Amino acid sequence: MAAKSDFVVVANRLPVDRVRDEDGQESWRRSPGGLVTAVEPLMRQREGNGAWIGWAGDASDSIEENVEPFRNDGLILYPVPLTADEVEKYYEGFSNTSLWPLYHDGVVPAEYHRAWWNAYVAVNRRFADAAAEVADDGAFVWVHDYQLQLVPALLREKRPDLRIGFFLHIPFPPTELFSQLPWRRQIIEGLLGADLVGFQTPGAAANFLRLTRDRLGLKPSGSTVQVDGRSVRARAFPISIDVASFADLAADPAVQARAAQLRTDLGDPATVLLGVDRLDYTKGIGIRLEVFEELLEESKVDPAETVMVQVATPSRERVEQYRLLRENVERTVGRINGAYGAVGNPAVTYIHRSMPREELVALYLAADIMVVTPFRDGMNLVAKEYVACRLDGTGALVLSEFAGAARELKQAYLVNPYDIEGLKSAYLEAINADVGERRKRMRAMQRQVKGHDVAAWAKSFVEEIDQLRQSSEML
Ligand code: GDG
Repeated sequence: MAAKSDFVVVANRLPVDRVRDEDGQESWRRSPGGLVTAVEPLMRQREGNGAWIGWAGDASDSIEENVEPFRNDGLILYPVPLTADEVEKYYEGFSNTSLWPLYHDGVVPAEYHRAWWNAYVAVNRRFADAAAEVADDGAFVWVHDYQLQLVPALLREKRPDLRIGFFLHIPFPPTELFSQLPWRRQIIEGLLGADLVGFQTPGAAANFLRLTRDRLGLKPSGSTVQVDGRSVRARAFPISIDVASFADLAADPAVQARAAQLRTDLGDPATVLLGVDRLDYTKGIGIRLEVFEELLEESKVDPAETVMVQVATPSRERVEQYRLLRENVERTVGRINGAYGAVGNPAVTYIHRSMPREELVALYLAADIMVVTPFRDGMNLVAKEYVACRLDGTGALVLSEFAGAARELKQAYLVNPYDIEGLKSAYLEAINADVGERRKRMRAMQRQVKGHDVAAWAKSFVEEIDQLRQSSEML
């Protein structure tokens, strides 16, 4: 498949999973994510070939064991192979044990190892080589997230003709914290290979621009910085969700019936609290449960009337900190249920499995209060999904100030997840609010989410890069 593409997405993961049936036959199954839904229509509009470069999620014995590019639903997919050693050092190591905690305010201590860094460089080079190979003359290449921060510069070196965009899905830390990183300079230089660097919040973009001054002696002005005679722009593009597809599911009678059934199964309580997260230490799952436990202890809520459901999707299970987190969360759930649950009616229903999207939406519909309490989060799509699903305007959202989403969902019950008393008050305020108050807040949040869906997000990023190109051609 030699066709070149004029729109190339480069992300750690392909939007498909390799599945093996009973006869050992391999095939690919779409893993529906917001990103692919947002980007696909744009790729189609361009009438060129849209390509996606990413890892298929399994380790190869050697990187020579190359899977050929293939077509899937109108996209050309280019699998990038990773060896088991690279998965350990580049993915679990540098990406998820160095960068992830560092970029989330050091919620757990970040670890740095030179061997991990070397693997990160090697894998970033492999992704950049693949993009250089696939991209047509003057194509647009959109690189995603913290695993691939060196790709923009590596790619520009090989292909100066390309327009390169980069979007960081997670926070970008304050400069003092970022400066811990032994390879801080290389990361900033890597990102500066792009024409446009997108962040979730203006604060993150400001942190990055300040670092270009402090660490590289550049002179950022407004949202742009000149480097090697080029302009690089850095600004916020807050990501969103496919609002219509969530609203459609929420309007589906089968999903609504399932929501009613879930409430019956929970024992028809007056109030259902819900948390939905990847099981990650940034998400504040433990604190959220402990706050519920204290409210039960102090008899501020009655376990016969108020229950909690926590969905914690398995994530990064080979990383030590994630194993410890799982133990802690499961111990807390057990303790709460031991003290306050009744036969057939636990105080906390805990689900450590991934579920179909229909079931997730049914849970959103069944929940009176959605509790989203990360210590730090780039955006948090769950908060937006809950809002998009509450078609009748009921329900309340308790939301951490430290999620990017708090900048847009200002009518949520905003909380500091480090402040236990503040959390308790917010839970109670949300639980006890009258219907009119909740509806007013929910309607305001719905207007915000409907007006800014993920298609608009992708479009604004791509249009901005088009404009940057036009203005530089006019110079
Ligand atoms: C990163 C950033 C940023 C969860 N469990 C199930 C399930 N999910 C879906 C949710 C939601 C997504 O996973 C999680 O997205 P979040 O935004 O909440 O969090 P991260 O995974 O940490 O995402 C984050 C995001 O990138 C986008 O830029 O917002 O800040 O950390 O869509 O619905 N989906 C299904 N079953 C589950 O069990 N089907």
